[in-house]
Amino acid sequence: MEPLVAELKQKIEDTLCPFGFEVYPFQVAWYNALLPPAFHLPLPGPTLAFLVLSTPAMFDRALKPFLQSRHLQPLTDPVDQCVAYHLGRVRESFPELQIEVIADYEVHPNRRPKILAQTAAHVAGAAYYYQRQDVESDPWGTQHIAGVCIHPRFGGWFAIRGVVLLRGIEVPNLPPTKPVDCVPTRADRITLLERFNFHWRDWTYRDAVTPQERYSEEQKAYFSAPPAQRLALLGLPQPSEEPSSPSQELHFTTLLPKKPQNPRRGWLSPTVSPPISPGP
Ligand code: B12
Repeated sequence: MEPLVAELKQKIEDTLCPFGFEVYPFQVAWYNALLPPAFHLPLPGPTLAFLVLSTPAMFDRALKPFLQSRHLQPLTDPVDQCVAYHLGRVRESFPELQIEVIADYEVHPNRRPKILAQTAAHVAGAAYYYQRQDVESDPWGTQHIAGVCIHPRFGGWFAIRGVVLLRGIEVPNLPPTKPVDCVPTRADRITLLERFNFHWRDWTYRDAVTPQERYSEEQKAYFSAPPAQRLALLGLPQPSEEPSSPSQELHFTTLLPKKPQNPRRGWLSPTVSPPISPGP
């Protein structure tokens, strides 16, 4: 890895890894090359970017301390607030650079996601993105089948949180890293995609590989609960409806506009409105 990339990666890791995140470098060009122009990141191809994902440890190391010590904003998912806070710390640690962050939940006014998190995870070598096109003669006819990323060490027990873009830092010689193909057979890919699409609430798709660590029972209960009951599960009060004080230390990044209440609803499947847990 180029010394500059290694140095920047180390600094971002020092900021995020103690809190249960992982980071993987990639070039914007690798991401844009796989997508139609509407999804392109509007930066020069050799621009350095980092994919950020959360591991099972994020719940104890970042979310719980965040919930206990911060004033939560009402109507915004606490996990999203926690991730925005930590991604904001990355920006603050590089005051000399033009760092932009796009979180997984951000959408354009037409509700198209600003970042296709799974494609980014694949090109960064973080987690293989299995799609129906990876299954020869697939059995699903006209059904819509969403793809899923599998991490070599955490299986499906992780979430993709966003990308950090380093405008002005160009790394044309960064060597691409292939993601580990940890579900190589057709039969296992079919099982994986069916579990993700039709049975995702039973968590089984996440065990597509034997993971090094899963979500704890407490974490699973938190994400399975309706949002209004989640804080109570951890013994915490609901956020106050009072306007937050200006000194509040919740830093959303410059590219992060106010989050709509349910950005996932309405994109691709306007009729689908399950009580999706944001980002477990
Ligand atoms: C909208 C959305 C939904 C919608 C629609 C899902 C869908 N994909 O159709 C709904 C509400 C149904 C949903 C449900 C769930 N979701 Co969801 N969802 C998203 C969201 C916000 C955007 C996905 C999207 O719209 N993609 C747009 C389509 C067009 O992209 P695409 O299918 O990948 O197509 C592109 C690629 O094929 C690419 N491409 C073309 N050729 C090639 C070749 C290669 C090699 C590659 C890499 C790419 C590539 O080009 C296409 C675009 O032109 C993402 C977060 C994000 N910002 O990405 C989470 C996300 C996909 N969801 C996630 C999860 C976990 C879920 C749920 C399990 C609920 C939950 N949160 O626990 C359920 C699963 C059930 C299901 N059926 O999907 C995770 C998946 C993690 C993983 N391991 O992959 C994500 C990444 C969120 C996260 N923070 O981690 N979701």
